[in-house]
Amino acid sequence: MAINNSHPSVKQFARKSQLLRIFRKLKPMFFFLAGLVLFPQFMSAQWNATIGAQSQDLGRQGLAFLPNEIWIHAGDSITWTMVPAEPHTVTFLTAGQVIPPLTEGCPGFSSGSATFDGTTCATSPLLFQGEKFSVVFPRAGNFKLICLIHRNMTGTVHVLEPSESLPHDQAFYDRVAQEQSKALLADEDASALKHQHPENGVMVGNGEIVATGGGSHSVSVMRFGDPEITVHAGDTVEWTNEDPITPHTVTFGTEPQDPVPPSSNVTVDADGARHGVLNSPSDSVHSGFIQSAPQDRIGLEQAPSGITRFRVTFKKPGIYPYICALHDVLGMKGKVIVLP
Ligand SMILES: [Cu+2]
Repeated sequence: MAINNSHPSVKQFARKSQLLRIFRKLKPMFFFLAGLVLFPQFMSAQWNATIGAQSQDLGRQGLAFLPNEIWIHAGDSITWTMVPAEPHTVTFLTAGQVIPPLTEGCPGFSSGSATFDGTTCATSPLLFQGEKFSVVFPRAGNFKLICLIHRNMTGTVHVLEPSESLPHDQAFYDRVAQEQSKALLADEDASALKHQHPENGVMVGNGEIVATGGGSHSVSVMRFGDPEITVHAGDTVEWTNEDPITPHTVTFGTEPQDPVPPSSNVTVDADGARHGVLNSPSDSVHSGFIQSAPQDRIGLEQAPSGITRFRVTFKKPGIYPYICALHDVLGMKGKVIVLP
């Protein structure tokens, strides 16, 4: 007898066996999902955080991991996304490790992503605006996060066992990041901005360190206080860096390959300030890094006083443009107009 496909019981049977086949195919997926509902600790989550904040004119930079404290489970990962034009690194060193110079990495660099369990250091290379870096944390522990180029830019990642409950969700961290970013950019240190500078004195940026439960971050104003100053031939202008962390330079003419040391035509005054002389607007002179001393710690040798001042004597009239070799891309530029 030929099978009559239009017979209702045959149709039902065909449909049933089709459903059975689909169920068999999906069975592993079904048990996996049921497992996740019953044992959520086996699901590794992916968290998001940001790096840095900046004003629209780029002049005010929040040097910060936002948020700078996150609680996650072992096996979870965090992806940091770069917001500002000022570069940063995402760096996890081992306990007590000496902070290496950026050129060496920690040593070496991971590109794109890394795994960190506290036993071997992990660092991104310099990250630029829009770039991302992810770190997987396979083991429980409390880990400090730093940036290799900005002092006091730290955070903490608390990695808990999967059986522990987490205090916050992603929405909480998004809110904290937004609030901290706003607070950093709104913060005005009125006294530093308004206090009297000596005649022919120019402030070379200022800033503040802000501490939180998870670490510290800072805001730096990457601007010359008076970007245009008028003096007379023979006068000396004095630049002072009033930022607690960020180094700056005062650079006339050709930018040197290495911005750290002063150019060879710079001398040191009796009070420790660096001093250059310019005879014409086409001459070059470079302050090198002028920067406050790092914060001292009991039990370690004291750091030498910072070299925060640079003076230039202008011999001839003319217009002398200058830049901060580190932050000219953020708009940190100035001009000295020398009248006869
Ligand atoms: Cu600068």
